[in-house]
Amino acid sequence: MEEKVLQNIRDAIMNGDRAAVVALTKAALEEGISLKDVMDKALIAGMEIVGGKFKRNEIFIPEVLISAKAMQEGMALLEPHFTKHGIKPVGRVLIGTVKGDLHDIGKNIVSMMLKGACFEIEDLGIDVSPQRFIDAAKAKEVDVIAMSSLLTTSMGAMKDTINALKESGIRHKVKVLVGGAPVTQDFASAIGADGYAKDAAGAVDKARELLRK
Ligand code: B1M
Repeated sequence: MEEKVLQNIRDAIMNGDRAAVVALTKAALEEGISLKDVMDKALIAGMEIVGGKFKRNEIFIPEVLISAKAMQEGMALLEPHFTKHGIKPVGRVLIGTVKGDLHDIGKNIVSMMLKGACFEIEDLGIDVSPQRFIDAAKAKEVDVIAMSSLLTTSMGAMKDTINALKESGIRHKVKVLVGGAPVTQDFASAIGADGYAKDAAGAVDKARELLRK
């Protein structure tokens, strides 16, 4: 039964059926299916199937966008369950998808999970230049700068941002966390990031660890 509901959500994402994704996600939560399963086995898994079809040229950008929108509406229903209100933030995180990159689904999930773990989040959005990260970090003290990249062609912007932080004299004041599908621990180490996480849950663990350093 549970698997059937999760399968229906995956199908609705593949079909780009926003109304069905919303209705089925609500139903899954009402039935008591865990948030983690709804997120990992239905919403993210559905988007992974879409990603595979996109890669094989079976579908194109407009269809991907429609599916992404449907997936994000489902994700929005989970957010209140993750976010705890009225609790003192454990740290402040500036997050953004780096310059040249418009992908934000993964970054939004990371942001949502960090909020749920009581981090205060400032989300700079997509296509964030090194200077925008620096201006925001200078405007309000932050503990962690979290950068997401989904393109091999935009990964270099993470290094540019770290170099710009050094040049602006604030590198020692912040920890830098990086992630996104093409990013690896080796790449993170090579560009001088303080931490790397493979997924959103890992980003929460790593952000907590960085605050202790
Ligand atoms: Co794009 N795209 N896309 N795309 N797209 C990929 C990434 C691609 C792998 C597809 C493919 O060809 N196989 C490929 C990149 C190839 C590469 O560089 N290696 C690609 C390409 C080429 C492109 C365009 C260039 C296509 C074109 O125009 N010809 C173009 C680039 C635009 C640009 O950015 N300048 C483009 C455009 C788009 C859309 C706009 C259509 C859309 C984005 C919509 C949006 O984000 N609002 C889109 C999508 C949706 C995808 C795929 C299908 C799905 C990405 C996604 O959302 N995954 C993707 C194929 C795929 O991944 N299979 C693809 C679901 C999401 C939950 O996972 O983002 O990996 P992910 O996030 C995970 C982890 O990576 C991690 O945690 C998240 C949750 O667990 N994580 C972090 C992410 N950020 C983190 C930060 C952290 C820690 C962990 O710490 C700070």
